[in-house]
Amino acid sequence: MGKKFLGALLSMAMVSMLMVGCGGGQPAATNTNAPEGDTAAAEETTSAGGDGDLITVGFSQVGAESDWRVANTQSMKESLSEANGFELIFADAQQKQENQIKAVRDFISQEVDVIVIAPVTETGWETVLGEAKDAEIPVIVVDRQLDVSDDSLYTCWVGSDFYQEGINAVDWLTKYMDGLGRGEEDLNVAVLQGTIGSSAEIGRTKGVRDELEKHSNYKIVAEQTGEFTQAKGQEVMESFLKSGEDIDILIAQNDNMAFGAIDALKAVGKDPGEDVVIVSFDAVKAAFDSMIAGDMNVSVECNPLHGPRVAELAKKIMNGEEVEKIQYVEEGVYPADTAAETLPSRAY
Ligand code: GYE
Repeated sequence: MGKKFLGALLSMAMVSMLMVGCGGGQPAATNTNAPEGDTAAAEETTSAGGDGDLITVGFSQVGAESDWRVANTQSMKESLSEANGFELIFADAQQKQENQIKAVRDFISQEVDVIVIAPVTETGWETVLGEAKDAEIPVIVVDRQLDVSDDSLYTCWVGSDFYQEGINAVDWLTKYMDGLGRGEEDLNVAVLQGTIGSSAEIGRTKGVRDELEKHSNYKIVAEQTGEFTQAKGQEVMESFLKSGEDIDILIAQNDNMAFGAIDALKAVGKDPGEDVVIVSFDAVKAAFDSMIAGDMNVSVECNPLHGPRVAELAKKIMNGEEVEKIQYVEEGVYPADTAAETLPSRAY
């Protein structure tokens, strides 16, 4: 089968990267002092703090909107445990920045040692971060980035290069369509975006657009947010289908929205993975099941296992050590033909 043959070629398409930089908000070119990529190994290093006192961490999490987020929360809770020398105050913002701002103010009044924020959106942080700075509480930003004019408002950030993920997705897609012999066809693309204004959405949208622009036969015919949830992904895909637009390719900015869209396609008698090529992000375990079932064609990895890195950063900061300002994590691209082989080794 063409698909299988192509799969063999594309198993070469594993893209991995590890970049570590300093300052600024953009991907940095330098690669010094890379953080431990092996999360299990990093976990080992998070032993209890020197004088036996626990480090109090207030963590404002986005919510529980996706499998990725659930895995991220679990990783953070496991690493910021008492056994590892932490007392964790966890606050779920239910995807609302106003809840995060309130949580950060609570952390400040509780005089925590370190504040950790996984921001819902990039903007609107100046005031509350200024309050944390005045209180001399270091802030670690995790996952999505912040867009602030003054970088000194937070100590460091660790997460993914979402723009690169968008590029990687389209790079895989165009090679895949070439392999199907459809690379020169006029191809209609629908995009399910994540939460508008989140860096995961901003980066993936721009990466996908920039890379698609290099191929004039690919046209984005529909683009709307599905808020990173399965239910909204399904609802928006239903509306795309109702509009009567012929869709060849769906790019869903996370797996959960792709799952919803796959259900919507099946409900109208379409065969996802064949009639509509499904490109997704995150590479959670359920995406591998979907790929094995032949519904999803590829998932671009976004690693949620930030707990060990954040624990290590918090300890270094508390010890007065310098830390890298910006740290990107290592990620791959997982096409359907490698899914069965890869699934047993997936950690989330
Ligand atoms: O892709 C999505 C989650 O910010 C990287 O948020 C994260 C994204 C992830 O809801 O599943």
